[in-house]
Formats: sequence, structure tokens, C-alpha cells
Amino acid sequence: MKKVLVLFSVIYWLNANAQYIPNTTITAAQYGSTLDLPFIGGLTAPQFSDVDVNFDGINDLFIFDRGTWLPIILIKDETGNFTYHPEYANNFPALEDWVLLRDFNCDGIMDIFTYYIGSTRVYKGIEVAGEIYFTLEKSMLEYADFTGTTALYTSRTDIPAIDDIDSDGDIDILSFSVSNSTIRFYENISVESGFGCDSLLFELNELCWGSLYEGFTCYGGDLHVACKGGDAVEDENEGERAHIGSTIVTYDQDGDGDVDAILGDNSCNNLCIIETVARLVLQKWMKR
Ligand SMILES: [Ca+2]
Ligand SMILES: [Ca+2]
Ligand SMILES: [Ca+2]
Ligand SMILES: [Ca+2]
Repeated sequence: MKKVLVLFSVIYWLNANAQYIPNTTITAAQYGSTLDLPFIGGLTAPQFSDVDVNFDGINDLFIFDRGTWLPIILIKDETGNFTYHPEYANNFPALEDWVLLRDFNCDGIMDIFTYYIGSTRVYKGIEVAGEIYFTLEKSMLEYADFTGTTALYTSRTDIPAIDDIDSDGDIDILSFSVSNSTIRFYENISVESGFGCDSLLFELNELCWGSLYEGFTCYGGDLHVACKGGDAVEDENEGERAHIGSTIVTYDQDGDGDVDAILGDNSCNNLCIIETVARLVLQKWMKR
């Protein structure tokens, strides 16, 4: 019995110390064509970010899959080809639900914004021996108002926009409210406070960004809705639709210097563009 226990202990120790290293040199073909990335693991709901993982001056591709919560790293070479490098996944901390890589402190190294208990956790990217690693910057983002500081709400089922919304150089956040019907604009006042872009100091600038009310529909939402002294109140039958709130991606779609946005729902098979035609005042819907 003693020998059996020793044997199990040795096997357990070996397993605990074994490192899984997938063999990426094996080729696989389907219908006569060699597959580029046959053993990447499959993607359920991928989220993509640029990041230079190996500091060669070329942005590589970071993929975070909501289905597995695991990062997938594809290294890009100078010819534009991507190669799967699973070993770099160990450079990233444990991540949940959604992940966006942004350079909040303008040091040229991507940082991590990820979901954490109804809010957002931030890790700062650093270079160690020619590879990217991360240190915890903010365990949970907060914003300031007249009551003090409050956790900056983000939903685990949606994805906020983390971008320089007001084009002053620091990273701001657009996130649907707890009621999921209006978008809140959390303004970073790092630049305004004289700290350049290296701080994360948020104030609630707008309760209803874009005067937008997004209900249960898959076809956008109502525009020019006056903010009702706070988050707009849901007046629709929640049982008729599966999900309110949306993922938000901001970018300058028409190149006119202001922020447009794409909204997408997990219960809809279409995306909607909101185009800012007068800065943060008037928007219009285009269904795609
Ligand atoms: Ca690179
Ligand atoms: Ca950075
Ligand atoms: Ca800003
Ligand atoms: Ca600012």
C-alpha cells in the first residue's frame, strides 16, 4: 500500500510540473487544402486587438475568446504572415469575458482593459527581455461624482468602447448603464489635470451619450431622446426580446474627425452604425 501511495504521489508531481507545449509543426489538410491554423482551438466569440508582443516593431494579433477566456497570440512577420505562438499566452494575466488592449499611458506598449466584477480591471504593459508582460495598474476602475467615488460599471455580456472619445489625448470609456438602455460617457480627466495621458481619473460626463435610447430591438434605437434626469427608464416588455445593451466599437467611420460607433447585440445578427454628424449632439442610424 505504501508503494502504491508513493507511485501516485510521483505521478501527481510529474503532472503538476508538466508544461503543455502543443506541437505546431504538424500539418493538417481539408478538402485538399492545407489549413493555416488547424490547432488554434477554434473560436466561439473572438475579440481582437493589436499588440507588439515581441517588440520587433510589428503589431501582432491578440485574440481573446469569450468562450474559453484564453488568449491566442499570432505573431506577424515583415511579409504580413501570421504564425501561432501559444507560448506567449503565458505572458498575459488571467482575463474574463472581454479584453481590449489599449495604450492608456502613451508609452508605446499596449495595456490591458478587461472585465472585473461589474467594472473594469487595468494592467500596464511592460517590456522584459524583449517580450511584453503586465503589472496590475487598477484593480477596479472608479469614477468621481458629488457623492464620492463609485465603481465604473461595465457589463460582462457587452463590450464597452475604450477610446479617446473627446480627442484630447487620454483614454475615455463609453459603457451602457446598468439599465442597459443608455450609454454613459466616462471622461478621463488625466490631461485636464496636468498628468498627460498616464493616469486613469474618470468623471461621469454624460448619462445619455448621443441622446440615444437603445431598447430591445435589433435595429438600433431611438435618437434625440432627452435624458430623463438620469438613466432612461425601460418601458418595453422585457419578455419580448432577449437582450438589451450592446457591444460598442468607436472609430471615425467617415473621417470627419469625430467619433462614430458600431453597436452589436448578442441576440441579433446585424450591426448598427451611429454616425456623429454634429459632435456628440446629433446622430443618425444606418442599418447594415
Ligand atoms: Ca511583433
Ligand atoms: Ca502603455
Ligand atoms: Ca479623452
Ligand atoms: Ca480628458
